[in-house]
Parts: sequence; structure tokens; C-alpha cells
Amino acid sequence: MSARVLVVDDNEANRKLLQDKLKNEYFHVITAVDGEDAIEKALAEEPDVILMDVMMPKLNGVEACRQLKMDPRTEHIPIVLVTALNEREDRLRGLGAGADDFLNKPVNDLHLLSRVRALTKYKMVADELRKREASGKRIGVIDPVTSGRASEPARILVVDENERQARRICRYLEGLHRPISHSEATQLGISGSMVDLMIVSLSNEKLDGLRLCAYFRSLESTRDLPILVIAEPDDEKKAVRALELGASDIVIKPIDSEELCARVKTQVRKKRYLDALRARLDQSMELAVTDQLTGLHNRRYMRVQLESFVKRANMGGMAVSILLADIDHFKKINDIHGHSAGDDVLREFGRRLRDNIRPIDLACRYGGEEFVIIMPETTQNLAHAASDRLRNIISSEPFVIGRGDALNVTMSGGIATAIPPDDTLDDLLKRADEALYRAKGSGRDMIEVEHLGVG
Ligand code: GH3
Ligand code: MG
Ligand code: MG
Repeated sequence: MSARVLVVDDNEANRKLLQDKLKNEYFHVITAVDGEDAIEKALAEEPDVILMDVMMPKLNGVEACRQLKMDPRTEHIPIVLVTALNEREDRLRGLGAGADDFLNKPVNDLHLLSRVRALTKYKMVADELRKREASGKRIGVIDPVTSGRASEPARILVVDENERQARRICRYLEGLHRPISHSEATQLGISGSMVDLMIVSLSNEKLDGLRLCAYFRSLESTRDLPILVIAEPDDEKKAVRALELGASDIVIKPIDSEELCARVKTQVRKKRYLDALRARLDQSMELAVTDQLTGLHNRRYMRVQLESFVKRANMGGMAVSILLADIDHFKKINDIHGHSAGDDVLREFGRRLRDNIRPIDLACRYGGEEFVIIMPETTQNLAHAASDRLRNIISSEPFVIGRGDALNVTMSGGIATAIPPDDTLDDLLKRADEALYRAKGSGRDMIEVEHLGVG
């Protein structure tokens, strides 16, 4: 997977070193010489990951990081701060400024590539979700709210056969999170799909860490679960393999508790960001196609679906018919019993339609007290019979609403069937509406079929 990496360092030799390492792995590299330059390049070039030195003239790395993370145009770009080993203070300030990760100088190849790869993968998923969200905002189905940065403790499963080490890792994380060791989890029946993060030791004998990574990546329920692997310092090969199999990050032994906590925090924050984006998308997609009052398909969805059914009929495919149904004297129901009783009637009306059509039919709320049933693979005669049955189902049983009032409700309906080869969605709806108008004019509680060759 290739990606664009922005390397920021005031020292030319350092820039060159990182640039060469990344180019060897086929990353596209852009460079900047100080914090100000980094901000300009980030805006102009939209890199996937930024590697940032800390000590730089003009604007230092921590300050540049803070500014990039405060700007909505760049806040989603992962930033790795590159610090000298003894710059512990800088690392803490960096994390405070919103840095996603840090690397020690001199930069170790494995660490460099693992971080850049993991962050690139994350950035691509986030980009995809952000892109869909942007189009959702354009069509007005997503509120531009920012996700509440969830700071709740995360559920963490620690898979380490060495019980003492598992307990030590849990101890490091307790207070901030809810860690649980694999042996406790087994007793409680807790599995990978129930946690926010997994920590897997690659030194396990029975529970092979690499196989676990591959396995959890292949399961639908844990595909996006972050996995942090713990590797031995002399087993870089295994660590690299774990990353290839989908591990999200590596911690090398001996475990530095502060580093472990920082990496866990980063992984959890990323997972929650993606979860929030996904949840908003799911909700918006649901909102985009569903009528909130009745739970039926909405007008927009109805039009999209009907359009494609009409097209297929035009090309010689199956017939498609529609019923346009309208509740009789609905205004009176509102006037006499109140608007909320009216809403109850609409909900019950929708439920009766939905429960009494075939699985391939689509019940939609067209607007107000008008509904459309799309009946695929249905000729006019069949549609007429089905519609009359629905009319009966509405009128034969009173609607019980609010405090138990029973109301007699009737509907009128107009039927139209697509006429190949050049029918249109709007023509079809217009013919159904004309038939409905005749049903209303002839006394209501009845179904009329379109008049062909007239009008
Ligand atoms: P007709 O038999 O000719 O169809 O008469 P009608 O009273 O049903 O038709 P009309 O179009 O005059 O009135 C429809 C009413 O439906 C007017 C509007 O206030 C009401 N209405 C539309 N949407 C809703 C809604 O979501 N909830 C409620 N309670 N009423 C609604
Ligand atoms: Mg009406
Ligand atoms: Mg009406």
C-alpha cells in the first residue's frame, strides 16, 4: 500500500535518511524544513502521514502539531513526532498537542515502517468514511456535529500465556482502562468481539500470536478491532509479519508502561473515531431511506426504486404496477381527535400496509396521508385485486388510537402500470393520481384503475 508521507526536519541529513528509508518501501515522500513549512505543505499536499522532528527553528514540532490538529482541514492527518530518546518531556507535550505517535532517534527501520503503515491504513479507512460523510452532508442527511471525543475506559483483552506478564500489563492499564487477562476472559466467556482493543504477545506457544492476528482480521465482528502486539527485541521478523497480518501497532519488550499507555490511548482514540463515523453513517443511511413516523420507505427512496423498476419494464423486463393510496377525510380525524391521534392513524395505516403486502412489494410514505405501494412483477389485474384487499383490511377493522378511541378509517386508491417502452416515473405517478382523483370523486373507499389512451 503506497501513501504520501511528509517528512519534516531542519537537518538535511536527517531528512534524507528518512526519505531514503521510506522510498525503499515505495512511499511517496514530500519534505519540509521547519514547522511553518510543514503546515504549508500539509495544506497544499494533503499527505497521509506526517513525520515531524521536534527541535526546529521558527516553529517547533510540538507547536506545529498543535496547530495542525486544531485546523479542521488537517486535524485528521496522523502525526508522528520524532524525538531523541532523552526527550521524555517533549514526548509528553507532543501527546498533549494531539500527536498520534512518536518515534525515537535514531529511527529504527521496523518501528518507522510499522508506524507509517498502521497510520496509513487507518487514514485510508477514515478518508473513505469522511468522504461518504461529506456526501451525506451535501444531500442533507447528516448533521454536521462533531463526535464527542469518548474518553470512557476501554475494554482491553490481554492474551499472554505468561500469567505474570499478563497481570503486569493489566496493572499498567488499570485505572485508565478495563483490562482483562485471557484466562479471566475465558472463565467469563468474553471474546474478542466484546472488547475495544486486544494486546497479543508474540511469545505465546499455544496461542500463536500471528495466527490470532490473522484469525481476528478474517472475522466480520473483529475485522476492525485494534490489535497491539508485544514482541521480543530479537524477533523483528515476527513483528513485521504481525503487521503484515493486520496488527495495528507493536510494543517491544521490555515494556515501558508509559509507552504502552500512550499507544493504547492512540489505538482506542482511533477506533472510537472510526466507530463514531460509522455509526453516524449507518444512522444517516437509515434516515435517508426511511419515513420517521411510519418506518416505511420514504419518498426519496420510493422514487429511486420505482425509477429502476420502470426502466426494467421499459426494456422488456417484468411489469411493475403501483397503488397510490390516500386516507379518506383525514383532515377531519386531525380536526376532531387532534394531530397526535392523526399520527397514530398514520402509523397504524402504515403497519397494516406493511403487514399485508408480499415481501417483494415496497410500502412507502409518499407524503402527508398518501402512500405508494410498488408492486414489482405485477400486472394491472393482479394489482387491482391486491389493492382491493388492502382497502378492505383498512376499512374492516376500526383503528384504536390514543386512549382507546375506535375510529373507522377508509382509503381510496389509484392504480397505474408501467407502459413500455418509454414510460417515466412521473407519468406513472401522474396516471395513478388521476385514478385516485376519480376514486375520491366517486364516493371514496374504492380503488380505480388508470384510464389508458385518455388525457
Ligand atoms: P380526502 O378524502 O379528499 O383525501 O380528504 P383529506 O382530508 O384526507 O385530505 P386533505 O389533503 O384535505 O388533508 C390531508 C391532511 O393531512 C391535512 C394535513 O394537515 C394532514 N397531515 C399531513 N401530514 C400529516 C402528519 O404527518 N400527521 C398528521 N396528524 N396529519 C397530517
Ligand atoms: Mg386524504
Ligand atoms: Mg391527500
